[in-house]
Amino acid sequence: RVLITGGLGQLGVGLAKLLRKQYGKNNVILSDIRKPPDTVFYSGPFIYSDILDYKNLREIVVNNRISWLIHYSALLSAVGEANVPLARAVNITGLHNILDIAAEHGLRLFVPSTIGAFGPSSPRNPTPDLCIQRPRTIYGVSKVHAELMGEYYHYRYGLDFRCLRYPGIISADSQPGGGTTDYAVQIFHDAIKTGRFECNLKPDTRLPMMYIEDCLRATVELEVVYKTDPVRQAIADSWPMNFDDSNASKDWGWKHEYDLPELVTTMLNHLNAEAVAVQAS
Ligand code: VAH
Repeated sequence: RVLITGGLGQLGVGLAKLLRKQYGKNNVILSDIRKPPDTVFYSGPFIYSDILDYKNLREIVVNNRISWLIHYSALLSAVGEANVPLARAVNITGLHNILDIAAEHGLRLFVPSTIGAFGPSSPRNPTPDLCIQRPRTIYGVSKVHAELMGEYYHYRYGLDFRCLRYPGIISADSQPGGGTTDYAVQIFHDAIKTGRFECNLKPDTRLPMMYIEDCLRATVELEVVYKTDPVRQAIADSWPMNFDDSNASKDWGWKHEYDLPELVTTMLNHLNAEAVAVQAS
C-alpha cells in the first residue's frame, strides 16, 4: 500500500487519484495534519500523520502495511523563509524520520526535490543535473539535503530512494502551497475572475514550469524496477563504462549524432508511431 504524506497539498490528491486507478482505492492512503475536505475524505482512505511524530508514522506504516511512501510534506520556498525554524523541523527532521522508517521497514521512498535546490551560483540556462548547488532558501537547502541523504541511505542501507526535481507546477483544481512559483497558477484564476493580475515577480523573470498531469505521470513512471540478472551483471561489470572514440574521430571524422536526449526522443517517437500504426490496422 502507498502512503502520501502532505497529501492535501497541490499534488497529493491528484497523485492519489492516479495511483488509486492503478492500485485500487483502498491501497493508496492520503495523510496530512489538516482536516480533509469532504471531496477528499470520501474519495479514499485518509489518515492523520505528523511527520514530526516518529512513533505515529511508524504505527501508520506497520498497521497499514505500507510498502511505498511518497513524501510531499514540506514548507515550500516562500512560506519556509517566513518561518525558518518550522521549515527546518518539517523539511529536515521530518525527512530524517521518514528515511529511518523507510530504511527500517524496507519501503520504496519517493521524495521530490525542486528547482529550488539550486542557487545563484548554479548555471541557470540551462541548469544541468550535476552542478554546484548553493540554494539561498531553507527550502532549497533542505531539498539538497534530501537528495544527498536519500542517496546515502541507498548506498548505506540499500534504501529504494527515488527523487525528481519538480519545476513550478501549474494546476487548475488544486492550489499551490506558498511557493515562489504560485503566481503561475494565480494568474489563470485572476484572468478568469477579474481579467487583471498583479504579479509579484518582474516581467522578465523566467522559471521552469510544468502542468500537473505531466508531473504526476512522471512521478508514477519513475517505476523502473531493477531485477538484476547475476550473469549479465557480472559481464556488465567487466566491460568498459565509457568508450574513448577519439581515434575514430581522427581516422575518419567520426561524430555521434544521437546524444541521450535525442536518442530518447527518437526512440519514443518511433515506438509511439508504431503503437498508433498497430492500433489503426
Ligand atoms: C516553490 N512550487 O515555488 C515550489 C516549487 C519549483 C518550486 O518547489 O517553492
